[in-house]
Amino acid sequence: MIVTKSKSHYRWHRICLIWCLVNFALAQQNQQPELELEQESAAKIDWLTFPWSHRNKTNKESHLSAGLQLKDDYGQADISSFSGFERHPCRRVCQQGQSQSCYYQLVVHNYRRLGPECQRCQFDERACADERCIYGDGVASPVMAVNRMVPGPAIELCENDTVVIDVLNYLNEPTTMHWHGIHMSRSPEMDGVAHVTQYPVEPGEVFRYEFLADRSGSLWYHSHMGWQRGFGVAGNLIVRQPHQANPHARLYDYDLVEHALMVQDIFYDYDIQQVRNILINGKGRNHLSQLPDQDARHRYERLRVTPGYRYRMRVVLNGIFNCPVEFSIEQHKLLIISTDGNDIEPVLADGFFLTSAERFDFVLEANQYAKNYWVRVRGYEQCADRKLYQGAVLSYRGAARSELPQGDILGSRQPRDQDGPPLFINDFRYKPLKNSSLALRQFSKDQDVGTLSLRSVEPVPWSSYTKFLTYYSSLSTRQAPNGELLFQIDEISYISPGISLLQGRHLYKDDGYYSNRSSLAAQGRNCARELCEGVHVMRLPAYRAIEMVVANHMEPTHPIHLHGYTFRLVGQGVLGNQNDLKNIRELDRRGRLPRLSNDYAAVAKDTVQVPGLGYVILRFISDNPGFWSYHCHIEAHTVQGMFAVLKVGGDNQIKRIPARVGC
Ligand SMILES: [Cu+2]
Repeated sequence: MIVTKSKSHYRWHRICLIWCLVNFALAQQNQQPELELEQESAAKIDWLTFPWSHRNKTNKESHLSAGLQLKDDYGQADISSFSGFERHPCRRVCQQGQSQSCYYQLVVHNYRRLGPECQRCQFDERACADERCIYGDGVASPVMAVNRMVPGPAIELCENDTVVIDVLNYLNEPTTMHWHGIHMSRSPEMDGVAHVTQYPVEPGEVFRYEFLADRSGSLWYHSHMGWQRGFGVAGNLIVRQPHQANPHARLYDYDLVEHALMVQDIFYDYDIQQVRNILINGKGRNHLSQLPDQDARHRYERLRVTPGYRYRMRVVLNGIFNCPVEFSIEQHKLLIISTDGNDIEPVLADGFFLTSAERFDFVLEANQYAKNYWVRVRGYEQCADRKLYQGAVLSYRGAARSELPQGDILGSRQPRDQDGPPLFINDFRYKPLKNSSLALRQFSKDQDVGTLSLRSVEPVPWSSYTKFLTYYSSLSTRQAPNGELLFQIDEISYISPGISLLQGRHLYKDDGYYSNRSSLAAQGRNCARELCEGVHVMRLPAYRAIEMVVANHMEPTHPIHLHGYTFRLVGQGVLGNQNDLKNIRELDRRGRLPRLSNDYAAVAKDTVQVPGLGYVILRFISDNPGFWSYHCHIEAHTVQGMFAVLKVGGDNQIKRIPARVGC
């Protein structure tokens, strides 16, 4: 199963790369005028003019049969045309029964913020797009871009579209791409985690991701290798529904890709020890400059709206450090309608918190005086230590297009109608109640703004009689003998295996290869006292009702992400001291960790905050056999071991993945 790279292997890749580039070049020649999403019917699009999208294409053979004339005399010049997907035919009004096949190319490459492309852009903001300049916050620094963009181009799909995405690795290191939120229920080998579901894509090679857009919502894609996500390899992945299937369709008038915001905390150069700024869609004020927020030399993202209309907006935090953020818009309430791509009963709030990888969608009603307002992002934890915050501009039609709002970005937090204390959703700052070591957050809407209080529009997919298999898991740190601080799940720091777990699973016996609580205990190891490292794989039965109690032995909040599933959050609270956490199984046995009742439509998420010195309780049906990563989404913690894999199902239940030939 382990592929050795012969000459023919490289030849195959060269042929594939040539084919991919020809395909893209032809597609560029056939670009069509930009679609008016609200007005243009998808049926009007002439599909034959788009060689990169074919209604019936689901495999390479049908893709190749699209009448392309291959040639072998093009070169680097074609790469210069890689760009966004504003004119992509799959960007359309979603219609019932009209799913399509959609082809994209993502070129991942080294690039530079404020690089040599930025000669005119430095002095004239309008020139930036033409020059393919990444201006960022105006501080020169190496980045890793996708199609010369940071963040990478947004991909817009409709639910049930078949997606083919060629990822071309032009970095000088291996890469993979993860499609965060897609369940990959038919294609576990497309989840994009190196040495778990695939082998890394080597420099100069192409990997073809093919999957079904098996759910709707605000999703995103990002590299799942090393620090590449922190260098910029990430973008929005928006999957929409037909109007009839969308429970919130009546709440807004527009759902525009330019209102999808990716917030990211960044470092400068290769100094991954220090968070240096927060950017919104790759732009923002320069904190080093000491210039006031309103100085015209800062470059802010602008969200344009027309008075009287309601806009769906989407926000994701591509978080690298322990840097939760608070999001709000000056003088506006936000009607929050979705989290992690899962619709919730709308909550009118003043803002929300995000930890890494979480998403919130909200409806903004443009009902204020037509001028410019600050979109405000305030950093906490490590970002607060550096007083980091960022702004974007909500710009009403009729307001001066190039002017900035009055006042500082963070100004007053007071809501415009002064009708009580501001309400912020998903607050990570859990505190135990006084006089109780077992203080738990209440989830009545009046008092609580935590995640648990949110309510899904869908009832839970199990009955009140369901018996759950409960697993206990812990998050902690340990000092390595060399002084390095390692992060752990179940007191084990993850070490990447020498094979890919999904592809190579028949090569070894699980018990000998996997490290987990029981296998290490069987070896006589005491991970509470000694450092345990290994290929941490927990085995779960397939097609069972699973419950995971995740206890956080640390003070910072950890955003835990589970691949392959959307789970329901049925419990969340703070215990407040280590001893309780050590005995969490016993506390649970004594009924001290309450769950929401089964008639409560618990919020569905794929990433959730585990409060500092607290816990969460997640539930899901394990109906997706495969190897699914389970990890903290703070990059520094993931890289240093807070990562594990759930092997769901037996080998005979997990899809067989034959070795692939070519790209
Ligand atoms: Cu963490």
